[in-house]
Amino acid sequence: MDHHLTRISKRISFTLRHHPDKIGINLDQYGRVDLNSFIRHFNQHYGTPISEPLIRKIMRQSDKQRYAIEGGTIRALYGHSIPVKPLTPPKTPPEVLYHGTTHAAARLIVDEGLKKMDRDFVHLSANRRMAVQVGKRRDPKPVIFQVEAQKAAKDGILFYPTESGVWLVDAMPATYLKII
Ligand code: HQG
Repeated sequence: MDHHLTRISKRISFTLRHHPDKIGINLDQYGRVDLNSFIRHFNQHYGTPISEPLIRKIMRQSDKQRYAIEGGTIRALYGHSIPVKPLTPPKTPPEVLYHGTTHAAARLIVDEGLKKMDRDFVHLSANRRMAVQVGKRRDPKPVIFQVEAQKAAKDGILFYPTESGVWLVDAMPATYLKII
């Protein structure tokens, strides 16, 4: 995806995950906002105008699905810091999931488990390749944790799927984690 579209995509994510107030919109409890209203406010705030076809082009060209357009609304699929409820109910996860992180964080995670830090949920990856990509944002040689997801689910931890290969959980105790 070219630099221009990447910049717009980051602004859309920033708005829908963290700061809808910055462009003067409110999200509903699931993080949704009317698509036309979103586009209107976004364009009033930022110089570069966007449109529904442009958003759909970004969605087609992205390495990851970051937002969804449904029934005339748009929402971020994951990554929120403002409180939102998952739109999809919890589901039994695959046998294992993954989490990529820095060496510094990993030293704490082996004792404390995964915490949501500044976001609403802990983010887990469906496969190792995705976890490596996530971890590489902050560490050139990230540490990869394998998560015993089904065991955790049997013990009562709720796993929320997204359409992005990202699974959301409230927290993940260290007992279900191992470095691979
Ligand atoms: C770490 C991006 C210390 C955790 C990505 C991570 C993802 C702890 C950092 C999505 C900890 C939080 C989310 C503990 C967890 N002590 N550090 N107990 N527990 N951490 O950005 O999972 O490209 O909030 O390991 O690709 O890195 O923007 O979470 O390093 O899918 O669409 O605290 O955001 O997606 O960092 O990334 P983040 P994340 P986009």
